[in-house]
Amino acid sequence: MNSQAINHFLRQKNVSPEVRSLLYHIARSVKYINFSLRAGNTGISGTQNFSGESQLKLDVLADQIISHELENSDLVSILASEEKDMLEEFPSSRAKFVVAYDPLDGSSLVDANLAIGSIFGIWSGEKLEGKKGTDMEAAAYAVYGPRVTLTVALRDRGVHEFELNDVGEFLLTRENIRIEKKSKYFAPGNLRACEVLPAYKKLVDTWVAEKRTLRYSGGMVPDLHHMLSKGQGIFCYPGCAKHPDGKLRLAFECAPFAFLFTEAGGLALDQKGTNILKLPIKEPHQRTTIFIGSEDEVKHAVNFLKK
Ligand code: AHM
Ligand code: MG
Repeated sequence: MNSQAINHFLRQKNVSPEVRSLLYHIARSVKYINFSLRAGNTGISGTQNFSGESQLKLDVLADQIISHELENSDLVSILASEEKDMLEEFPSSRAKFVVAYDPLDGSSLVDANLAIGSIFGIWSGEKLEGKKGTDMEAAAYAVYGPRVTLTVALRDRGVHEFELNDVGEFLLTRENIRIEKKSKYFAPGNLRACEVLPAYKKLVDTWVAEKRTLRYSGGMVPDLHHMLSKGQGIFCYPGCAKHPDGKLRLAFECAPFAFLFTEAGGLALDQKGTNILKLPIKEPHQRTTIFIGSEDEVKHAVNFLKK
């Protein structure tokens, strides 16, 4: 196995020094968040985030770690966090990038000791509003599981996975990850939507009847990482009565993953069939439905729900 360190690998891929530096600071945040998780600080903070969800101490801490690291990079003009209602602005930064991040996705799984993650999207510019996934320079996510991995998608330079070793380095474990057009795995999020969307129930029933394999943990990051690891899969999060646009956020979750999967040869559509990469961000906490993964499965699922 090639065991190149992340910085060396990115230099060889001719990634710009600014994007390299941002990814270096992201990798450092992931290390610190991992240390905090292992310290077992899993209690409730007593505060709520913008969406009214109660925050864990770890949600708050992970947000602070990332915000602090990215401010110190001196490369970010706007930071948008799923845990904050307001954008953070750094007008004096020497280069202008916008980073949107979900510091600890799936934090309701922390007490059950299931895998969770952090998600990052990187754009050049000084405004988040109007940006689309298609304009991204890079996207990344970390999985905090039995092992800690950081997967990075670089515009036109592929998707690559790195693993944290015992001395705190991220070493290359998978280069040029690809996702096939067809899949035997399915991850059907928000089954509550079956109530208003009987076609969703029929779709899931079809997958069961076809003896496909269910892989769903309730954490978007490990669920999507499973698909990239196996090179196939489909994850769905349609709208329901409570959340007609689904629950997942465009800027913090869906656009970064749409960029990652598209770079790997996959596809991400919303329930209407619009490519997630083409949806403009109108406000940071905007939600979108999502069908993401193997291209043929994603197209089939969205067309099936239109019937
Ligand atoms: P969070 O950002 O508040 O942690 O919520 C996102 C998570 C995803 O990881 C997961 O796919 C989804 O919520 C599951 O939601 P639910 O079980 O409420 O349908
Ligand atoms: Mg989240």
